[in-house]
Order: sequence, then C-alpha cells, then structure tokens
Amino acid sequence: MVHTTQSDQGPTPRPTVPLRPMRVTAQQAEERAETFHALMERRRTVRDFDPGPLPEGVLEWAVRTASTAPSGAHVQPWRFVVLTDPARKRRLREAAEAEEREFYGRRASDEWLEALAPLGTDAHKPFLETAPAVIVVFEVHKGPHTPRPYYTKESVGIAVGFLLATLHQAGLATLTHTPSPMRFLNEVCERPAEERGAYVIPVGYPAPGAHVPDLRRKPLDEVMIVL
Ligand code: IYR
Repeated sequence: MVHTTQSDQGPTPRPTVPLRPMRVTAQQAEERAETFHALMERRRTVRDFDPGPLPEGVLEWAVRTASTAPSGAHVQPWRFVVLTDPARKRRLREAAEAEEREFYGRRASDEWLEALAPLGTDAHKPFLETAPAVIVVFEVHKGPHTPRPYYTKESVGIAVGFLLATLHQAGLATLTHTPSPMRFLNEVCERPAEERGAYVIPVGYPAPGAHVPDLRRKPLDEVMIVL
C-alpha cells in the first residue's frame, strides 16, 4: 500500500512506501561492522593486473550496487561505461598517457610531484590495456534530456565508493585513476557533452606477485573526533 506524509503547511505530499529496516541485534551490529572493516582493510589500489577475464556478471552487480548510492535530489547523475575491447582500451591508454606526459612534464608543481613520489607513478599507464575491463565513470550534468543534478561530485564520489567496495569483496582489484583533464573520455567512450568523465577505473585480478606501496592508514584517534 502507498501512504502519503503531510505536515500542516509542508510541501505537496508525495507517495511513500514503508521502509524495510535492517534489523540486527546490538551484538550483530558490532560483529558485522568489524567483519566489514576486516574486508575493507585489505582493499588496496593496484597497478599490476592479470589480463585474465572477469567472472561473468560481477561488473553488472557492482554497477547496480554503485547505483544504490544516495544522490542530490535523487537525480542519480552517473554513468558507468565499461570498456573491454582491446582497441578501445588502447585508444584510452594513448589519450590518457598524452595528458599524463603533460602533467608529469609541465603541469604538476614540484610539491605535487614530491607527494606522488612514494607511489612511484609516472606517465606510463599500461594497466589501461592490461586490465580486462576499465570502467569510466561520468558525471551527468544538465542537458537536453537530463535534469540539473545537485551535489554532483559528492553523489558520484559516493557511488564510486560503493563500486570499489563491491568489486573488492568480489575478489577483484581496482585502481582509481584520474587523468586530467578528462575531456578526451567523451570521445573515447562516445558520450555526449553533458557527461563529464570523473574516474577511470581498471578492474581485474591482481597480477601474480603484484606489489603495492608500503602504506599505513591513519589510526582511528587521528581521523575520528568524538565530542
Ligand atoms: N593523474 C596522475 C597523477 C596522480 C595524481 C594523484 I593526487 C595520485 O594519487 C596519483 C596519480 C596519474 O594518474 O598518474
């Protein structure tokens, strides 16, 4: 049954449906939070991919899950373009590397390059071809057939968080790559002007023996302030 909520002078009533609350005991709540943390704690950004294929259906589930993210005015201002064709991935790599050569050679400040040094990144982006799939995430801005979004960056960022978490728990590795500027992504992905590339995310199994930077996560008492 569809209900409506109405206050005295509030806005026009809208149809509502009963919430299906997730009921867990206090003990289960902590256990589940801790278990999820143990899973997420093992997520790492990976730059060395095994070219082997992805299990069927996982990308679809991951995009469905990403698309459950909250968004400003529920506009859902995201598109996830999946590239698997080698020729297309090559075009993506070539265009991204052209921008990255500019970035590392000219645009980046010394301060920025210094901050990146521990990650060992440079203008070479072989993973854009090695990874069996690359998901290019677009923000959808106002256009002839699309409404004006609100909090676009926040909404798409949250959706990408859901995407990365889902792929990780499915055993797949990802890299959150952000070539800049990203206009070339419209052409490579055949998307209209109102869509703007925001993330390039290679997805695959990590290459056997893959290494990652020796990083530490900040301790809780540094990132959480309880008042
Ligand atoms: N987009 C460049 C540079 C880069 C920037 C940041 I901030 C990083 O955390 C990593 C890389 C690149 O992808 O190499």
